[in-house]
Amino acid sequence: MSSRTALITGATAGFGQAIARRFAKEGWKVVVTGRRKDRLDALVEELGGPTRAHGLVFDIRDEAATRAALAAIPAEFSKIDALVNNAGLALGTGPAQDCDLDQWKTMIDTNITGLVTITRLMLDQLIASRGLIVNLASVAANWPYPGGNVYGATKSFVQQFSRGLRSDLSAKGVRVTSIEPGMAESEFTLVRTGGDQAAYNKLYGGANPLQPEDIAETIYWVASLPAHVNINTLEIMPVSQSWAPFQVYREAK
Ligand code: NDP
Ligand code: 8X3
Repeated sequence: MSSRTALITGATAGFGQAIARRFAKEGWKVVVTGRRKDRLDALVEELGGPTRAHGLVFDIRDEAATRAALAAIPAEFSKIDALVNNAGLALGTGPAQDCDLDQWKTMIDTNITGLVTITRLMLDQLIASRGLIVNLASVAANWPYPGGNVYGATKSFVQQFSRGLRSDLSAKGVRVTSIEPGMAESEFTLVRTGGDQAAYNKLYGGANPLQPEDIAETIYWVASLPAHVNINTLEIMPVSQSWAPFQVYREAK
């Protein structure tokens, strides 16, 4: 059994919940975060109660709340060996010219500002533990698609920030990985579409998409490699998903 501890953001659903379960199964203690307290409480209970898991309820966009939550981590969870920056979201699927500016700002505040804030606040202790940082980027960091606009750009930031962290932290023994999944079935699509179950069914239907457990397995593998091995970037898709030709707009003759 491991005596290590992972802090996983966005563990009330999807990837984060599955990652917490996977690490806990191997004996890691977990600190799990999100805004939905009821879900965190249920997860803490499921994972063995307050000696094995600890929930932190805060909005990752709120620096003061993030600082206060981290400061309140009980001593027995306070040596963090792995930070999994998973909390994030997409909002909207329309073209840039139709998008809601507030939704763009929410994605930037969550996926970029929230992620860099918690990372910076935890860097000293991750250096002290010669720890691991896993950042959830996306295939959208690498491949633009119609309607991906700001979401994809936030994930390109996450990817490049991960590489920059690698450069700065390699002498400290801290590993940094950018995980870049393609289509994966989770509440992500309900959040993105404002709760459109038909859109969810259409996207995932018949596609045999990735499941949160596939991402959790991959991240656990990254974490369990020897300390001298760093996976820099890892792009993962379901077999059913691949590339399409460039779109070409042609003027009507
Ligand atoms: P889910 O919607 O299932 O889960 C998102 C998690 O992020 C929830 O736990 C949610 O918690 C948390 N979160 C969102 N906003 C905030 C906030 N302001 N403060 C605190 N926590 C927040 O999505 P996934 O599990 O699918 O996605 C996880 C990550 O993986 C995201 O970064 C996403 O961009 C990325 N990703 C997803 C893919 C997919 O196809 N599903 C593919 C590639 C990458 P709560 O609402 O309780 O606060
Ligand atoms: C989620 C995958 O293709 O919807 O990051 O952008 S995608």
